[in-house]
Order: sequence, then C-alpha cells, then structure tokens
Amino acid sequence: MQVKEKILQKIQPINCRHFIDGQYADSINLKTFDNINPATEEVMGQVAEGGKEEVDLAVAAARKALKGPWKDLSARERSSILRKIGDLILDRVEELATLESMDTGKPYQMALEIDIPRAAYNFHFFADYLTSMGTEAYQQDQAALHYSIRRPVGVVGMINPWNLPLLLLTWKLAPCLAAGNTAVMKPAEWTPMSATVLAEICKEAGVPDGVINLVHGFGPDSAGSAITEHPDVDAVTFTGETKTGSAIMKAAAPTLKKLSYELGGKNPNIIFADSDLDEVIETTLKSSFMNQGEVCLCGSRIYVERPVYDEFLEKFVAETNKLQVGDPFEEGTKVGAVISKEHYTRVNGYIELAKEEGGKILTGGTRPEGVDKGFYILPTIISGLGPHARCVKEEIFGPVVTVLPFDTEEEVIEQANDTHYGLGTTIWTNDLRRAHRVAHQIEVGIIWVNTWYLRDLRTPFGGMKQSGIGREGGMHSFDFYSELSNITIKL
Ligand code: NAD
Ligand code: 6OD
Repeated sequence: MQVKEKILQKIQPINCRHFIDGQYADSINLKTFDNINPATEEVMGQVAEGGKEEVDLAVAAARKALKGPWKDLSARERSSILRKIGDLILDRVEELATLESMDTGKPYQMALEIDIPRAAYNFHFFADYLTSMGTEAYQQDQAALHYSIRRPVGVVGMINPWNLPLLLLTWKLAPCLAAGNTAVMKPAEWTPMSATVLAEICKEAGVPDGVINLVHGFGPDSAGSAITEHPDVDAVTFTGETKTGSAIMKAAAPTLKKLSYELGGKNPNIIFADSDLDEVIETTLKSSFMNQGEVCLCGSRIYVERPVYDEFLEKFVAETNKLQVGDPFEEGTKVGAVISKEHYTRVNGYIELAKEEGGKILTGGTRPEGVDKGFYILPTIISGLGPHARCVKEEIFGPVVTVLPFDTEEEVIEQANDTHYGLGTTIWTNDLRRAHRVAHQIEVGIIWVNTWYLRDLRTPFGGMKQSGIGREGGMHSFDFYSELSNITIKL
C-alpha cells in the first residue's frame, strides 16, 4: 500500500468544536460551517460557529482561571507542563501533520517536517526560557535599590491566520502560558483542526481548566471581533493582514488593549552579482514557493544585479519547472493547493493584472495540466514589470514572484524600501562590507544574509512600517505577555 493511502486510512478529518473551561462545546445555537479541503474542494467536516456568546463564556472562564491554581504554580511546574505539551505534539506528529495538510492544502511532508515539529519546539523553547529568566535590579548608590517584577498581563486574545496554523498559534500560546496568562484563541476559519487537537493536548499535559479556551468562527461581526471588543480581554496578539490589523486596532481602542501585530509583507530578495548563484537558486525556490508562497516572509520581489540577471532567470525558471505541484499527500510534492476558492481567484487576478501591467509570465500562470479539482496554481515567475507596478508593490501571498534587474546598490535599496511594508529581506552577496551596509539600510525587521527563514527563537521577530507592531521571540515575547512593575526600596 502507498504511504499516502496508509496515512489517509489511519487519520480522518475531525469535526471542530469550541473548547471552553476545559470541555469541548458546541455553539449555543448549534450553528456550524463547512470545513473545505482546498486540495479536493470537498467538505471534510463541520466547524462550530462561535460569536459573542461563546466568546463571553470563554473570556469568563479565562478570567476565573487567572485566579485559580495556574497562578500558584512555580516556574518549574509551569515549565514542565509546557514541556509535556511539546512532547505530546511530537507523539501525535503524523496525525497533526495530516490534519494541517488537509486544512491548508500544504504538502504533508512540509507539515510533518516543519510546521508540527516547530509547534512542539515553541513549547520546548519557552519551557526552558521560563526557568532561566531574570529581571533587572539597580542599586542607586546608598540611596535605594530598584528592582522589577514581571506579572501576567491577564486574559490574552489570540487571532490567528491560516498559513502556518499550529506553528503560529503555538508561537504565541507558549510564551503566553509561560508568563502565567490565560488565553482565548481563535484560529482562522479555514484551518480549525490542529487547534482543536491542541486543546485536548494541553488538558492532557496538565493545563488547568479555563487557562486555554478556543472559539471557532469568523472575523468581523463574529468570534474575532467579539474577542477584540471584549472589555475583559487585556491584550490581543494578532497575525494576519495589515488591513485586518487596522480594524482590530479600532475595535480594541475603547478598552485600550495591549496589542502585538505580525502583519503582511512584500519582501525584497536582493541578489548581487558576486553571490553563488546555485546557492541563491536553491534557497530562492523555497523563499518564493514554500507553502505555495503563503508565508509572510516569502521573498516575492526578486531584484537581480544586471550582470547575472539573464543567467539567474534561465536557471531559476528551469529549477522552478522541476517542482512537483499537486496532491499534498503524494510523495515528492513541493507545492500544494492555495487555501480557498476566494484566495485562488485573488491570486489569479494578480496574474491577469501583471499581464495588463506589461509583465511577461516566464513560467506558470495557470493550473497544472489535467488537474480539475483543487485550488492549484503553478509557481509563477513574472518579469518585465516596472518598480511601481501593483504586482510589485502589493502582497499577493501566493506562488507568484516578480523579478526585476538593478544596476546599483543605491537603486536597489531605494526600490526595496519603496513600500508600506517592512517585514523581511534576504540579501545575497559575498562582499562582507556590502552585506552590512545594505542590511543597515533596508527598512525591515528581519534581515537574512545569504539565507532565508533561518530562525533562532531568542531573536526579535516582527515587522516595521505596516508589517507589524512590536517584536516577539525570547525576552521580547515576555515583554508583551507580562507587565513589568518597578519596586524602589529606600536604603
Ligand atoms: P486575515 O487578516 O484575513 O485573518 C487573520 C485572522 O483574523 C483570522 O482568524 C480572521 O478570522 C481574523 N479576522 C479577520 N477580520 C477580523 C476582524 N475584523 N476582527 C477580528 N478578527 C478578524 O489574514 P489571513 O488571510 O488569515 O492571513 C494572511 C495574512 O497574514 C497575510 O497578509 C500574511 O502576510 C499575514 N501573516 C503575517 C505573519 C507575520 O508574522 N508577519 C505571519 C503569517 C501571516
Ligand atoms: O517562524 C516564526 O516564528 C514565525 N512567526 C513565522 C511567520 C511566518 C509567516 O507566515
């Protein structure tokens, strides 16, 4: 039997219910919506549709739990619960990877090797970090001793996107729990399954009832806005589109919630002629098309120094054409389906727009041949666009990249910065001084030189301009998920 059949026989899609105060629950009015598999377009199951009433119950449970046994646990006890959650995720890696792939359309292998192990690592990392943290202390001559303490922020609302569902949810939940908070989470409506399993895992690992709560549903006028407007939610961490970030800021303003934002990007991938082109192409295939290009950090604007522009394009197109596109469970698949019919239409709309803007589709731009069902788009490379074309400036968030030549360092820095986004960049060069010089001038929060998406969870992660507010990672996560109070003792 093929590996694919074996996996799909063993693991079936699940129906998704809320998880409130330690129990799975339906919506009060029993309302549900369809969960659609983007690779087959079939309805896989039903998802409870939550709204204000379910969020009220979840927030009440989270508030109560703030005063319960959770607050009295020592750092070591909390750390060992976090470690156990990570271990249990790894015990169920195949099941979670299968559900994640069914929900998102991403290759099963990617979910198995990246998404789910990283979700476990998020818990392992913050379990360790929690027990090794200190706080500041200053002695002011013989006059006073000042020291700070960290306390939980309170109830944290977590609103999540669909592209890396469990990876990004746990990237927030692990430090949130490490800092002693309680949580009300809302996964994206397209990808509810892994979060539903995570709730059970947290309970099994010893997280007390009410500490984590999960409400499924939509964004505006639904579970999402009920969280952001709720007066008893103290902070909201949001990952998603920039324009949704604005709506959430407005909704959170009356109750002055603490906010952390990881938003959209249109990241420049800058290739100087002195770089090693084979290495560049190997990584650029990933930074362009990994997860169908649905990673906020994807380098979708490629700038190539003119002396190697033609050679780069020829090799890049040839290697892109070798990527296996199709069934996420087929061995060797590198590019699966995009998330939904709406997104499929939106990405294809940009491909049409690129043609109208004078772009040349060097490869892709269509569905794979002979595949009738599923939201598949071939990896698409577009050249011939000017620096101000909409396809060069707007986030497409699909398997589509634009390639432009440049002549000088100054010119490429100016073009790279000519955007409202400021999330990430990759700079390819073997000139050490240029690497530093350019890195210091690109207006983004995350800069990779001669690599891409190489993560160390201690480092500050987040965007500038309209790509985000605040940083998470290591101590920066604790800065968001805790309140610092300073105590001064007169000596
Ligand atoms: P989205 O903004 O449409 O939705 C994200 C979440 O917000 C969903 O759970 C949705 O239901 C909810 N939501 C939508 N409107 C809301 C509202 N008015 N009030 C409350 N909640 C609301 O984003 P998406 O399409 O799920 O994700 C793709 C986007 O996310 C891209 O722009 C991508 O760049 C960005 N992203 C950024 C990062 C990062 O780290 N910077 C990471 C992943 C994704
Ligand atoms: O790796 C991470 O920690 C992270 N936050 C990745 C975000 C990817 C965006 O799609």
